[in-house]
Amino acid sequence: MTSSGVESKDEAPGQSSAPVGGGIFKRLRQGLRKTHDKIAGGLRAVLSVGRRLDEELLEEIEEQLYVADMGPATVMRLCDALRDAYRSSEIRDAAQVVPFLKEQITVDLGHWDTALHLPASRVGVILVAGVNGSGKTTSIGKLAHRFRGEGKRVLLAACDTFRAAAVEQLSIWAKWVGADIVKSESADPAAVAFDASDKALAGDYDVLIIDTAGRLHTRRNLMAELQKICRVVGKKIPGAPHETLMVLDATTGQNAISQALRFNEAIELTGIVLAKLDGTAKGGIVFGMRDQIDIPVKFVGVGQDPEDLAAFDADEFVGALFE
Ligand SMILES: Nc1nc2c(ncn2[C@@H]2O[C@H](COP(=O)(O)OP(=O)(O)O)[C@@H](O)[C@H]2O)c(=O)[nH]1
Ligand SMILES: [Mg+2]
Repeated sequence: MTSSGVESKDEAPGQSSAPVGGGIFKRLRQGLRKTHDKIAGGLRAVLSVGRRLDEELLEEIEEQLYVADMGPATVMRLCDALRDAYRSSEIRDAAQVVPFLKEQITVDLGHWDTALHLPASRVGVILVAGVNGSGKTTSIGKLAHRFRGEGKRVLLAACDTFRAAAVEQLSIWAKWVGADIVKSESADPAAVAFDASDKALAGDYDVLIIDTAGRLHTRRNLMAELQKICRVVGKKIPGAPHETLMVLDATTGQNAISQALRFNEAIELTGIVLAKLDGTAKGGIVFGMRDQIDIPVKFVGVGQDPEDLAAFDADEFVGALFE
């Protein structure tokens, strides 16, 4: 993006005290440090140099994987594969275990289609949903920043009209990253989505990102509202929303997975943004997601600055966790 789109850092919504330079891979590694220490550190503790692989060690490895938030199905599958490899003498000593696990996990996650599928010729619409406080507005700001960096024109729709502060927060992000915003006093989210679709088409925007509420009076109301927003934008823009991303707070661990299942029943999710990975050692839930919901994680959030969003890449992610 052009530096002219960036507001003074003092007014920025992100408040990270220790900015991390050096590109997204470094940020990713830094953000995943807690999870890395738990998974790689735990394994290192049992895989001491020269130790032979035997049933006893296999059990210790299994225990380490269980505490890494991967979910029981993933752990079982990994350990079965490890046991088979041990019994067929494919691997013999402790030093081969981590490379073996890395390979298994990378292949597994590599099946995900993590690309954003937006139409090339007209405005691409991304609906962003998730429970309150999961990181929706922040992730939208970072996504907008990313698109701006690709030279795209970005419009944001402030459809979380349930909380006044939410509209203000999105406005600050819009200003910060150089995006435009549609907001309204009318307090009807679908009406805001309608206006935003009009403006996106008339104003020749490349991407429209829709922020939504995470909590209403009831969950039913919330789901009905999200469905209405989808219908409204779909009538204006063919195929919209083209991406329906759910933002999950990684610090909530397995709970995030049940949230995704509930949202997916109401609005078909095309991808997940796993936010706040930097604040948790529970990053292992990515592996559980592959087994339990199998909706691709498309982005991970590793901080509160515009740059702190990494496109999910299985090799990079697994590399950052195990190296
Ligand atoms: N450390 C960290 N904080 C985050 C991340 N994403 C969001 N947050 C913080 O989480 C809080 C809630 O985020 P917000 O975007 O307002 O959530 P929303 O209610 O879903 O829109 C804010 O204080 C954000 O700065 C992240 O990737 N890392
Ligand atoms: Mg919000």
